[in-house]
Amino acid sequence: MRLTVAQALLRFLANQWSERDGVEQRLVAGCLGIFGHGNVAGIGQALAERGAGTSGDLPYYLARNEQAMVHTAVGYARARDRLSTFACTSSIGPGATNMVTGAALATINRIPVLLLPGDVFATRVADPVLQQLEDPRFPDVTVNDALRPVSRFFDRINRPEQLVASLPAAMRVLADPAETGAVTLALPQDVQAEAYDWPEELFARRVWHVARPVPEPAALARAAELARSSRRPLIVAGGGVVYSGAWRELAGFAARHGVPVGETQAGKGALPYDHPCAVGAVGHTGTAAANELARDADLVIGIGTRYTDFTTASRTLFGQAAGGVRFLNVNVAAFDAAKHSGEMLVADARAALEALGPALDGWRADPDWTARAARLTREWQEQVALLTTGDALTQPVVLGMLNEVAHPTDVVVNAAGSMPGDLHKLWRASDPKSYHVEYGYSCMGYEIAGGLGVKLAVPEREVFVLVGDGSYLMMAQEIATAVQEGVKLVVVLVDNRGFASIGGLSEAVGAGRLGTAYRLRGAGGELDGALLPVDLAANAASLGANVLRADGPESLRLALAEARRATGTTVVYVETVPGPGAETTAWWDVPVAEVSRGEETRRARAAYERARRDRRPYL
Ligand SMILES: Cc1ncc(C[n+]2csc(CCOP(=O)(O)OP(=O)(O)O)c2C)c(N)n1
Ligand SMILES: [Mg+2]
Repeated sequence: MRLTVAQALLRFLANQWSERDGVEQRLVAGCLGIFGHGNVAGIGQALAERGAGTSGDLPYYLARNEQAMVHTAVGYARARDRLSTFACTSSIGPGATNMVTGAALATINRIPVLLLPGDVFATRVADPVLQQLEDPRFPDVTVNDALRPVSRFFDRINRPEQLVASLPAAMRVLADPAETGAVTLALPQDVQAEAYDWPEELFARRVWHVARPVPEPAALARAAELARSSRRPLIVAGGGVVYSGAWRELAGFAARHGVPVGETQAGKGALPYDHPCAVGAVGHTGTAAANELARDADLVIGIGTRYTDFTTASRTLFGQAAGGVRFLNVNVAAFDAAKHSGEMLVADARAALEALGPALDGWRADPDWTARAARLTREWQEQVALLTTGDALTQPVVLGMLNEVAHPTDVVVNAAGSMPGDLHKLWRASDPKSYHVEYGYSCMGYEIAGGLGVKLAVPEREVFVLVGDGSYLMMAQEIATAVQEGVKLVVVLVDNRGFASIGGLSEAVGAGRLGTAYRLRGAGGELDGALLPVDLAANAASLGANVLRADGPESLRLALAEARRATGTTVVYVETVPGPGAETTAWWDVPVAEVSRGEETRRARAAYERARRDRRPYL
């Protein structure tokens, strides 16, 4: 079959499917793209020729920024439990390097995305082509090589026939939960348009069966023996529980064995907040309840977690009680299962919980431990109720109000700033797919673009995108894409005139909040003048959104309800006031200057050195 490389590539992608638990779906649901000379004649022509409308098998979506389109693909894939994603096509040069941040985010969060950056001429006859990086030492290096370290699979298709080997290899990584992330096929602009006689079999329907690896019997026996020796176990539920769809098994396991369950950012919602064993967020942004238990636990059962520094409080959280702590790690990726010298149970989360049940028949945590967890959580929930209600529009009150207005299956999306911490602690999630906070890369700018992907994946759910003013100013343009697609988002734009999060951190480390408030340059030459006269609500309206401004608790409640009912993308603009927040009960390692002229910094350094003493090697 004679087709160009781009035509063959798209024809192949349209025939790739994933399957898990008997359910099949398209592995690549569509193609997001921005065209330039590096892809318009290749992928662009191929998309146009095959028909790229939403009624076809590979619909095309015009996005506004290449980084954002990777975020959209990630949002989609995460909402689809990594079983389906988008391809992203870019031109060469800046279009391609714009995708580097999105690729890193995808790979760090283990979310599949297929990147198709254009690349310079394979023949090199026209060198240097517009936007080409010329390296006098390595003529084969292009800017796309910047995608290598942030991709789980990278290939450059310099000859058409390479596709035949490369495509299945790329799909395997995309569909493998342990290996997945950004998968990149760099496509030189001349090769994209080149024709070749392809074997018909390349275009046969192929189903990638996504396995649920079961634990090896010997590993299961070791895990059961370790658990049986524990009286004070704590489960740390990560994103792996959600992607595996293991929430019912987790709820049953926890209840049967009396094991409290703390959640990471990606794992939040794995248990409904009112489950008797749920102790909420764990780690630096964790609840007082979960963190007290984490300190005293004699066994941490990590399920589908990478144990980031937020979860371990920079390795100061677990194992503070006499006798120390052991780890039992359930993970599809051996890399994560091996962390903290843990007993490794390399398996799918659901399969592992199903196997552990019978192996632990009759075993229960110390009843006092289970009862203590329930009591601490009740006390914590009282704090949450206090913080999230009131007459002043503090951030916790705004979140509390949204939590009330949102239905249990609505999705809340967020990524960076001070909201992830507040949401982790205060949000009451009662559905496993309702909490979508990107906190692997915590990338400002993910929110709206990622939220668009979530809505494309689960159009039946309302999607609330929470975005700070800093993140909004970094990347708001995908509102226009949502408007273009008639895809409804509710964007709650929380304006506190700058970086509340980094402002607080800056003060804590003695950096005097430098560069964290949005102010004009003042008379003395510092950034301490009047508030910056930007009108973000007007900006949102200019992008085509309906805008509702809320200026008090009652008007916010009405605006949120109206936005939820609306049919088009709606931005609720709210200015927050400083106020009490949830207490921080676990450390986070951000180094403080060892020498300084400032008394504040010297005090901060002394506190830092004290906190550091709690660090455990977990070996
Ligand atoms: C792309 C990117 N740049 C920088 C940072 C570091 N950073 C984390 S939060 C933050 C400020 C976010 O401001 P805003 O969205 O207004 O949220 P707020 O802190 O005010 O809640 C910055 C600069 C980041 N996470 N991502
Ligand atoms: Mg802000």
